[in-house]
Amino acid sequence: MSDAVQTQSNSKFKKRVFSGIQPSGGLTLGNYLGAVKRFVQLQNEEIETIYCMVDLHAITVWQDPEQLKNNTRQLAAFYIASGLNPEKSILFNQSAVSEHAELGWIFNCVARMGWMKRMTQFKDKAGKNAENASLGLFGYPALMAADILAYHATHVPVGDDQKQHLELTRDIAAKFNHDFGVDFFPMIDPVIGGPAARVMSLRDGSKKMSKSDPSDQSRINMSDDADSIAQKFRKAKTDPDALPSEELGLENRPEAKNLVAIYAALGDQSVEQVLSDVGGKQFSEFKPMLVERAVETLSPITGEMNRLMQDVSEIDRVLKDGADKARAIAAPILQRTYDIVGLLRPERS
Ligand code: AQP
Repeated sequence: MSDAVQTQSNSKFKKRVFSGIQPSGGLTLGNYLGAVKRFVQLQNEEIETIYCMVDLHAITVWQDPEQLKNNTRQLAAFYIASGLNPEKSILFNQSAVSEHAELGWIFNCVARMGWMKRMTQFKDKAGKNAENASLGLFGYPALMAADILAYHATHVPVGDDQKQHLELTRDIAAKFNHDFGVDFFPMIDPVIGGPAARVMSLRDGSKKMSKSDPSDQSRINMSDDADSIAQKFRKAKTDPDALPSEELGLENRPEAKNLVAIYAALGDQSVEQVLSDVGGKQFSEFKPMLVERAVETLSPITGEMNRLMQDVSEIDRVLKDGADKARAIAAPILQRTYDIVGLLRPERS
């Protein structure tokens, strides 16, 4: 088991991993390296792993209904094609397990307005139009806390951009435990790190690679074919210098740092290992190496996703099975939460 998943703070809680991705379309290399690749590693460490398609989060901004259904299945296909095994990990969509929304409401009543107002992702996503943003977008982090804590999960693998939301999850758990005088919800441990905790835009090394960037050239999509991947990396912004042989040499070179980090993460290497091999090379030599490694990793995943999408009834079966397993864990936790809060709720059969 890796050091990243050792915890002292939650000795009374069983180790359990939870994470999710929004089925809002346009999966990127950032989602793969920052999230799903870690999901697979944790699954293969024989820890209990629960991975969700967070469709209730997706509708905090407008989604076309038919497209949303398709994106949810596509995300399930991405999970499976990337190496998540429905026999080992619980895979399901959030709306199929109503405990998420129910616990989310309770956490809306625990979280404070002031905490939510500090969330930078809301500010980024709502932009200048905050008055027009949905209430759901503002309350997003309370639902995210419910996603995690409905399973008493202890470890949450995410990209670096989710750090603030995970801190808020800890605050919500601590306030709940304190207000009701219980030790009921665990203090989660974020699992963030590695060279690809924050994959940056190919056009601007100071911006996160994101599906909502207006420029398609800024990102590698999981649906891109080998030619598009090659073309995007060839055109990726760089600087005129050769690659350094040590990490320190990447300071103040955000684009170079990003490409080296992507190369390292794709090959399960550290940045240091990569630089000891490629230090001194020009980008004209390094970029083709990067393309080769990216195509070698991503093409089989894209091919498998396409194959899985040929049989949506099988994907729906996996999701239903996953939802049944997820509910079996979340229902007793929610029942106990209602009891702690003082809500009368007959036990469900
Ligand atoms: N660029 C990234 N680098 C590392 N990790 C990333 N993640 C997303 N982009 C990067 C991680 O993927 C998981 C799913 O995130 P999400 O469903 O919340 O999607 P997102 O973060 O909203 O994805 P985008 O592309 O950034 O969407 P927009 O453009 O709508 O903001 C998380 O673990 C996230 O950290």
